Amino acid sequence: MPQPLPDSVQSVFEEVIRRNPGETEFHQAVREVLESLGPVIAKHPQYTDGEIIRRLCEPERQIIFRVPWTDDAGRVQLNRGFRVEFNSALGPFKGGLRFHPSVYLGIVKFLGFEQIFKNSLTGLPIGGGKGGSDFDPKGRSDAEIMRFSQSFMTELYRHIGEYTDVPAGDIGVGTREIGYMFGQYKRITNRYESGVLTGKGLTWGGSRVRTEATGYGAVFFVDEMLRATGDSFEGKRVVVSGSGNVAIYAIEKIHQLGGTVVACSDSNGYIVDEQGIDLDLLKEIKNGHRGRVADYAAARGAHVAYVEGGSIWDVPCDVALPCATQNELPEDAARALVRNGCTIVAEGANMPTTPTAIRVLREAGVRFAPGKAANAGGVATSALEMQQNASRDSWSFEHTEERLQTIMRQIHDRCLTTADEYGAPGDYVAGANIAGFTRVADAMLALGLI
Ligand code: NDP
Ligand code: 2IT
Repeated sequence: MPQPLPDSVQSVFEEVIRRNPGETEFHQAVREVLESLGPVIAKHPQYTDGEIIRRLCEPERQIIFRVPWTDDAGRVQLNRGFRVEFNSALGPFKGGLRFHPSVYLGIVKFLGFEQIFKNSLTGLPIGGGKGGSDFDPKGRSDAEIMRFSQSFMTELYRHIGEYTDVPAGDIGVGTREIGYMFGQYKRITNRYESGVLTGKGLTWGGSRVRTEATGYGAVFFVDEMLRATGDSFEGKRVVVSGSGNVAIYAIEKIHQLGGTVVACSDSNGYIVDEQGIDLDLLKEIKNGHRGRVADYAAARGAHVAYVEGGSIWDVPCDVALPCATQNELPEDAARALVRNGCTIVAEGANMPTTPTAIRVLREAGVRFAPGKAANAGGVATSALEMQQNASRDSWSFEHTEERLQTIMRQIHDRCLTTADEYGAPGDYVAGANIAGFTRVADAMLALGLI
């Protein structure tokens, strides 16, 4: 049974379901925010007067387009492209592009909706948006990835711009794909407009630390949670799901801070390495030749277990970081984590924990950090990339990492202060939702009915 919604937003939620049929992930993301808003509306009735919440749930613009391309055998392939420009009250639409076969409008809208509040929480001038395609990059050659990315940008270019909408990466989109899309944008527009995309390579306008930022940021956030109770990562046993961009750099920072990551995964299975994940080997397998975690087990030797299928959350740990995809941590996984003594769950991925799983964790006293706070370091560093592009500057690794760490500390403190203020001490979900909401809602009120 889901938590009851405050009366004041019940009709908004019903309208979201009616107007967006079948988009279950979007419904889930909206509900999760609305559940937190009761105390805010009670205190500030102006948010209902302006229909701010209803307007927030309706994207400013939704773009759906055809993406034709030819594969290496010369056959015509067809995919669908999306960009949902959700809210630009605080700045240009900002958010990643996801290339994965599961992408449809409901996924893009859930991600775009989350992005509004996440970006607001960073305190930086960025609105919320998200995009992507149902294109499956797995097994595709470099030439196919390039042709697809170019065709995708051939339509997308007319909708984006450094002051309008600034996409970046997400699942299936990294520096390689951003490069092909940036190249095509540059060719079509005849502009070297660095600030139109983030996550670029370092020699063509990218920022140091952007690659590492989401994983590092999530770990900085957990570090703050630990510090808040006089604790640290030293000696902690950690499980990180996924083995992509976010997971790899989360593992790196945890090891730097004295924790040990004993398990990670991909969509086929998970590995357990009691000596701690050998990150050089994992990076070589994933980044070097886009391999699988099963290859890691084969390369590292008999002490590493590879479990095909199964749940990585069965592996006992002190801290769990879901860093793969939405709804990857369901109720039974939460129960297993509780049973095995886990004390902190922080979302590196977007909405990886199901609503019932969150309830199980909270009822058991597990401290839970939602993605819109814990994984905001990626988009925050994208905003720092935009800042460097605008000033034609390039900052050092140390300076940029320090900025990221400060931002994560501020987000952490903002969550706790806001939770206190609204009568939910220690509740990172309420704190993140309310702090994210009030900043964007105030800007919407100031900008009038648009
Ligand atoms: P990557 O494509 O680099 O890696 C994704 C990882 O998750 C892979 O290990 C992949 O395994 C696994 N995965 C993806 N889909 C599924 C699935 N359906 N079931 C099981 N495993 C799956 O993506 P990122 O690391 O960039 O993104 C991971 C998460 O973090 C996403 O939720 C994303 O939205 C979120 N995020 C990313 C940010 C960024 O800056 N990149 C910023 C903030 C959040 P496989 O290879 O088998 O598909
Ligand atoms: O979910 C996210 O915050 C991202 N994929 C990063 C977005 C960005 O614009 O850097």
